[in-house]
Amino acid sequence: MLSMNFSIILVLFFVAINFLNTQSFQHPLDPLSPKEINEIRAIIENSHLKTLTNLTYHFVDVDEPEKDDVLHWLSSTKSNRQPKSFPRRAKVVVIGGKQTRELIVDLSKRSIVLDHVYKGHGYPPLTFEELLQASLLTQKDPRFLTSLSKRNLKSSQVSCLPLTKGWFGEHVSKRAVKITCFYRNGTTNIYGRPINGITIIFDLELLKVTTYMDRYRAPLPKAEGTEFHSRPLKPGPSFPNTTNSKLSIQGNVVTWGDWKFHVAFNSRAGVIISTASIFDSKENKYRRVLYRGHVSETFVPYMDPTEDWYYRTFMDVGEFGFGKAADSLQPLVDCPGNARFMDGYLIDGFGMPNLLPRAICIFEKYSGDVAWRHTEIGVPGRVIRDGEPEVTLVVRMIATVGNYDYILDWEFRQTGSITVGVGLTGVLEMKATSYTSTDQIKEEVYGTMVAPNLIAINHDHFLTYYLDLDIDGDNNSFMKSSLQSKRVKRMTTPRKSYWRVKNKILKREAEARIRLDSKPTQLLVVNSNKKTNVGNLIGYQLVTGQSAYSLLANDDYPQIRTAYTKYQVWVTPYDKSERWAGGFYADQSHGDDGLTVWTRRNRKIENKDIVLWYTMGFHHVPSQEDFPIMATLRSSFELKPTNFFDQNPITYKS
Ligand SMILES: *[C@@H]1O[C@H](CO)[C@@H](O)[C@H](O)[C@H]1NC(C)=O
Ligand SMILES: *[C@@H]1O[C@H](CO)[C@@H](O)[C@H](O)[C@H]1NC(C)=O
Ligand SMILES: *[C@@H]1O[C@H](CO)[C@@H](O)[C@H](O)[C@H]1NC(C)=O
Ligand SMILES: *[C@@H]1O[C@H](CO)[C@@H](O)[C@H](O)[C@H]1NC(C)=O
Ligand SMILES: [Cu+2]
Repeated sequence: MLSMNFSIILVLFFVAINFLNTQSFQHPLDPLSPKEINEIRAIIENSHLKTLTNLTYHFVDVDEPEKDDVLHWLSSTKSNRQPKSFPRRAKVVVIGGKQTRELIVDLSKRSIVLDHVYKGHGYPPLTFEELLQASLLTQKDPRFLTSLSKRNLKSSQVSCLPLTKGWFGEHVSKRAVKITCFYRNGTTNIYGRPINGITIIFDLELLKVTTYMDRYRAPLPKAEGTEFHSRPLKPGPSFPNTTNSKLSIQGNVVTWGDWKFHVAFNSRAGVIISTASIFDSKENKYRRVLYRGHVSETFVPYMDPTEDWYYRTFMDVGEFGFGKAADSLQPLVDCPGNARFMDGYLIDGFGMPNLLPRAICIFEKYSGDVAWRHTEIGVPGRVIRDGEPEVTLVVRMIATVGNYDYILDWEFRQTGSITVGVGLTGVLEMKATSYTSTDQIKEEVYGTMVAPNLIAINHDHFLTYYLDLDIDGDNNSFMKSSLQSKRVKRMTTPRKSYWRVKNKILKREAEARIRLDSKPTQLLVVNSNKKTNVGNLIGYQLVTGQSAYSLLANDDYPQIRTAYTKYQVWVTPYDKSERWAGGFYADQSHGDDGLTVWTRRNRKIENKDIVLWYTMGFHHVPSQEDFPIMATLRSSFELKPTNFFDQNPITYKS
């Protein structure tokens, strides 16, 4: 009797353990947990790599699982069975013994299953620790201290910022950054007081300044009026608020109304939306829309070709990381009162997990807009007036990359649309000048005078999104619908013209590389094997917002590295290794990896699992309102169901 009880307890005990194991993550695409991050570090430190000196961690993430496996896992968990465990693997990039190594760490086998030394061009993302070292050690360099005393500046009032140096045709390069310094003199808006004329290169392998040139002295701009303070009456308390009545968050899986999707936080891309499906109450099932969506790369070239500025051609996502730059969100400023927050974990240069509280916020939003409405007076004896307010669900993250703040939104609508929004704010990059008025300037200054002695430099922001749409399944095609003016011929009515739609399914990568122009065109991802109840192709449309392409010359080095920015739209067949538009090793890259290179094969994209790449662009001509702090500049694009539903899905429920 006693022994039987004991064995029952044992069985229960094992069930509990198993349950805990499978429950330690809910979804194959969940970010690495702190426990997993610690395990990864322990596995590496106990491996053959332990002899390497000064091992630093530059990239640690879930190794992209096979899509089929993820989809199988999802469908098997739907049938109310206990979630099956999913093999967890991590992709890790370390530098040790002067070599960059790509590792695949298998967490269940507790071993390194792949170790490959990377010998190509470009370097992995920089770590926060090495950037801090570069800044602090430069400020102690005797040559720098001499430059400061020549300018009568106190070293205690100096801030130095390491910037990536780009690639300008060098055959031999080293991991290094360029350092630019500012004289705070008691102010907080450091970018408003740049110390011009000094070139400093800091070598990240030797950990010292290897090039130092004090070329000229320019006056420091005045410090008045550069501070930024929020006004005492914060907008927080009067935020329009909804009750999140349709929102449920379990682990990283979000359900809101008919939408269901997974939200992850990643050091490189920041927020990642995966396996987004929408429930179709007519078909009584979830239908797939977006397998994965995130920012893939950014390109921010400054338009000043002089010595102090020419190299400022940043690829923030690949060189550093939007996730690494993510800021803890401020309740009632960054997100409204009803927001729910999700924490994130960042992995530092030592491979340690660091908690980032409130990395992502999720909230229902009512901004006073109308989802649909109508008044009908055509029915005799009645006035029928009806409508619904537009309530949406926003997933938000904010990356503060040095001077700039990027607000990244994914906004889900009840109608099936997803609006992807970007807001730019923060402080401009500026240079000091002796001029105090635009009227005095007779030379090219490459920007706008925003305050006396301060010129904000012209620049672009290109954000390229990875959009793996799976419209009702894997087999999709990319369709271009052109609107064409037609002359009326052989008709008895007096009309002379009209427009018609010409649809074209694009067959290969080269055709699907599109530079948007003023010609009216609709771009759609369609399911080539499914039609609506009345026979239209099932699809989602990319509704492009304000968009821009790079104006740099094709043979300019920064443009060679980011050649994809010449076109806003690209389509590729899905390949899980192709995620970073500017190449994985973006720091000092030569442009030999990324979208432009992959698509040279001109692969077939018809009736295949395809990925859409869209670049949102801003040509930023600074204005005085951008100083001392920029009023948020916004842009967005929309993924809009187009003959995806048999009718407006909001009306299904009535
Ligand atoms: C490795 O780290 C040690 C201790 O931090 C340091 O003294 C040494 O210079 C480093 N070596 C290299 C090659 O960076
Ligand atoms: C620093 O601030 C002080 C006090 O406001 C001012 O007198 C001085 O000129 C400033 N120095 C520079 C270099 O701007
Ligand atoms: C907004 O909602 C949150 C959570 O439901 C609540 O704490 C807060 O007081 C609300 N704010 C307003 C202005 O209604
Ligand atoms: C998807 O396309 C492949 C060929 O590209 C074909 O073999 C497969 O049957 C298609 N699947 C569906 C569901 O149409
Ligand atoms: Cu800008």
